[in-house]
Formats: sequence, structure tokens, C-alpha cells
Amino acid sequence: MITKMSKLTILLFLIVSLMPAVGLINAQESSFSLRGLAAQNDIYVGAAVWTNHLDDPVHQDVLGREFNMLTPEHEAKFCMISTARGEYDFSKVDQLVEFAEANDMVIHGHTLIWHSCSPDWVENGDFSREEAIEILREHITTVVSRYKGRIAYWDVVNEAFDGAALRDTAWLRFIGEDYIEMAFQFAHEADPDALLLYNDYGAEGMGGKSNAIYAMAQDFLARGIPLHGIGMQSHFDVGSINFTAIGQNIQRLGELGLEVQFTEVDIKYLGETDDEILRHQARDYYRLMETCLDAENCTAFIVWGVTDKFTWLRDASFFDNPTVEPLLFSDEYEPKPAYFALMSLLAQRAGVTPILSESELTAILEDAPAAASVLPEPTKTDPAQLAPDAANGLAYYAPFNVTITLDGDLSDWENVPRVTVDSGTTVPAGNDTSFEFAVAADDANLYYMADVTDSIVVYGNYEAGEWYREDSVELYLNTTGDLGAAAYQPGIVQIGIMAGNLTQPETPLVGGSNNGDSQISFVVVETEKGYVIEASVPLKTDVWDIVPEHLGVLGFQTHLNGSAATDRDTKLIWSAADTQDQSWNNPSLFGQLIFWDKAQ
Ligand code: 9MR
Repeated sequence: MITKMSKLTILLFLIVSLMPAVGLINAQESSFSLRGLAAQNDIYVGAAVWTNHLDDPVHQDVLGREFNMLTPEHEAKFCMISTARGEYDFSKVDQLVEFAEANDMVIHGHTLIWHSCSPDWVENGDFSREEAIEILREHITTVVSRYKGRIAYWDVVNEAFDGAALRDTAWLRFIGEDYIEMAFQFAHEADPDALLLYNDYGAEGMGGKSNAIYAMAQDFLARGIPLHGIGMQSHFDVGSINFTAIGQNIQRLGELGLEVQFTEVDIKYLGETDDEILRHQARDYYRLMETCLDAENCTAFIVWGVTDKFTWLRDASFFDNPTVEPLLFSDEYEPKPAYFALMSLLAQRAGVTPILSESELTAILEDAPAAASVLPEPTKTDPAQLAPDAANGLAYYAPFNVTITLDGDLSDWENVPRVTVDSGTTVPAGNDTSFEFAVAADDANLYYMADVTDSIVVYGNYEAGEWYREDSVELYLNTTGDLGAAAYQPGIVQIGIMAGNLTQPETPLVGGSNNGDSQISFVVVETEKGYVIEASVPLKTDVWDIVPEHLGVLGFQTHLNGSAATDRDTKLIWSAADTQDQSWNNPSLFGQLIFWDKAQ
């Protein structure tokens, strides 16, 4: 017998199943998939895909079953579809769009304009502003109008900022700053119903880069430029996400009337993954999804791949880490703890029984201080030490309220833990170079010292512009609170101090990305075994305000460049994540500096 209630359910089912799929979240889907539960929470859960992933039937199954949004990971970009002006090959994009439509998935188009994937004929062209504007218009109109009404969201411009400044791209050179707003206008003209996003990385939380994007968005909206949302790429590291800052950023963008989507989520751990790491990763996924669910204007959570097997982070041209496991499904498509954590959160919020029991969920969510999340229990080998032993290559515990004088005499560093660095990316046979470093703070400065062992100290061959080619030591700091930041921005500095400062030159020999922001002071003195650098940076400058508190964290890294003749032949590196000497370029490879109250 059909009751009144079930008649209503059947009616509802019929209405819902007859509604067009594109642009709508079907809230009647099963509660046994991410997409079903996401729909009940009124958000999209998406995945990035290449067409060759679809060759694997299991991939097709998982993708269609679990996700209600699809993003072409690479094959819709300009360099992938156009080899000559006006010539396009859309076959791969079509394949992805057709798969999405056949599986009731909404399509998030990625991406119309990206400096890293402009065709050679654009990149190497020599165009006047007018010609370049025409090319921009042709490209955007061709692509957006082809998929009009079928691609609901577009990442119109991707990664136009380099820190807080506009990135130097071919479009910027040909056209000028207004190429970005033109791109939005052309896309809007081609499909007035498509929702248009600006997408970037390292701007998820609050900081110089996200402030610049916010200012651009505010300006666009004030001038009627059709911008509808901001994509936060969200390539993160386990244990280093500042959820509060991300929440604040989403909120302020929402106050402008903008949608936000997490567009390329992956959460990596570059060391060896064990059960504990998988739990921490699950917690980070949970908290990130929670940050989205807590914000009205956060509409999608898109992972940058379905299975770990296909993550871009394993690609030799990027991180080249064949064992990294940053996604929700294992190489064998087994759902990982992060998947179950997301399922449980979405279920809880939808009022459905979660897949994990309360105790299973507590085991994942247990609150450990974020800094210590992937670290062994802090211990002191020597009770007189002012802070615990460093977790090698991962974290250094820096005591504060320590009095240090910059004089090249290291006696005031007694009991501050020292770490020896003797490995890196270039270590010659018979190498005799190594260094010990230590860090401490008082109430005005952060102090750093490097005690270098080096039988041949070479200096005087290079100017400060090429400081890293001869004997020098590098100190890196990320004071932004976003340890996953993968690009330099205000508050992140690389400071290279040359051994040549032994000669006390009139202008100190110092270099490195943003080093001018650090207001560094230092002394360099010769020792029997090599040289010593003692340095300090103010805790408060124009760009940062560091307040040492117990277990407070900064991003931190230190390197040594060694030369025995005329050029660098030695590169020693502390942070374990930096396996390819990329810290100058990518601050997410730093380790952690954890402040330690010496009274503890
Ligand atoms: O994941 C994408 C990878 O498969 C491509 O080879 C690469 C090409 O540069 O692009 C990757 O995706 C990038 C995205 O388009 C923009 N944000 C950073 C992503 C990772 O590099």
C-alpha cells in the first residue's frame, strides 16, 4: 500500500529526476557517496581529470559515483587545444564534457588564460596591444561559446599574481594590466550565464597575495567587471593549513558578493606516509571541508585528482616524489581515512548517520597542536638544553627570552640546541664542509648562528648579486602563518649572507628573495675551522610582527653554499622536504621553527 507520505516522496523523486542536471545539485542522491552527501549540503564535490584516466574503468566508476563536478586537469588549457591562431582541437575537452554530462556532473572549466600554458605562437609572438586583445578575445570567445550552457564555471584567469604583484606574463607585456578584466568581459559576452572565477595558489588565507586579489576583486565589482568568484587552489601540506585565516578570507570575499571554491585540493606529506600521517591528512581534509561548509558562499570542494596514482605531484617535472599520497583514494582506488572523514562530516551536517563511529572520528580529529602534528614527541637529550632536540629536517625548537649579542663570540649560545647539517643536493667526494646552526629569540630579535667547518673559505669572486656561487649561508623565514605557501610574498624571506663579509665591506654582502624585508644585521668572523655567522632580524618590521609564544610556528630553512675554487661545488640543506634545492622558489619546502618557552 502506498501511503500519503510515500506518494509525496515518489512525486518529489519524479520532479527532481525530470529537472535538467546542468547547474543543479541533485539533493536526492544516495547518502552513500561523497556526491550524494555533498548535494545534501548544497555544495559540489569535484575532481580534476585527464582523458587518459578514463581509460581505466575503475577510475570511471569512482569518478561518476563519488563526484558531482568535473574539472579538466590540463587538456582544456590554451596550449593544449590550439597549435596555431584560429586552429583548435577540442576532442579531449569534448570527451571530458560528455563524460560529465552522462554522469550528471557539473563542469568547472580550467582554464582560459594561464601564463604557464599559452601556445608557443602566443608566447613567442610579437603583437601590438590591439592584436593581442583580438587574440585574447578570439580564444576566449571560441572556447566559452563552444560550451555555452554546458560549462557552468570557468577559471577565466589563473595565477596572474606573483606574490602581491601582477606576474610578468606575455599578456601583461602585450596588453597591460587590463588584460585580466578584458578576459572576464570576453567570457561573459560569450556565455552570460557562466560563472566566472579568478583562480590562484598561495592566496587561500590572509596575506599579501590574497590582499592583492581581494583588492582586484573589489575594484572589478565596483566597475561592473563580471567576476563571480575566487578559486583557491589549495595545494597544501599535512599539518600546515591555517583554517582560521582561510575562513576569514572566504568571509571577506563573501561580503563582496563572491563565491569561493576550493579548486585544486591536495594535501601532501613529503616524508614516508604511515597510519598517523593518513589520520592527520584526514583531519586536514575534514577541517578544510568544514571551513567550506561553514561559509555560505563556498560552493565547491574540488580535489586535484581522484587517485594518488595520478597526482601531478608525482610528475618528474614538479615534485618528482613517486610515493606522495595527497588525495582521497589510494593507488588501488581504496578510499583513504580522508575520504571517510569527509563522508562523516557531510553526513553529520546533513543529519544522516555518519559512516565513522564517534570514537573513530575522534581518533582522527584529536586536537594536537598543529605544529607538532607530524613530529615526534619533543625530548631533551641534555636536561640543561633550553629547548628540545630538533626533529631532524622537520622542526627546530627555538628557545625565547635568551640573551644574545652579535659579536661572533658563541658563548652566549650555550644550551641553545645545535643542529649539524652535512647533507644536501651537491656534496663533493671527500667533502669536509658542514655547519651547525642554532636559533633563539629575546623580546626584540630573532637570532641565528651558523658555525661553519670548511677548510677552504672562498670569497671575493662574486658580487652580492651572485652571492650563492661562493661560500655563504642562507637563512629562510616564512612569517605569514601559511606554511603551505608555495610562492614568495611579503613576510617570506630568503637571506644569503656571504663569507665575504669577513672583510667588513662598506656595503654588507647579502642577497636572496625579499631579503630587504628582513632588516637583517650580522657579523661574520673567521675561526680555526672555518667561519661563524651571527645574525639577527627584528621581531617587528614593516612586513611582520612575530610574537614568540610557546609552540608558535614560523616556516624555517637554512642552507650552506660551499666553494673550493671558483664556483659553488657544495650545497647543504636542512629541511627534509627540500630534496631539489628549490627553497629559493618554493617556501612550502621549508621546515618549521617552533618557539619553546625555556622555562618549560
Ligand atoms: O595538474 C596539472 C598537470 O597534470 C599538468 O602537467 C600541469 C601543467 O603545467 O598543470 C597541472 O595543474 C596545475 C593547474 O593547472 C594550475 N595550478 C597548479 C596545478 C599544478 O601544477
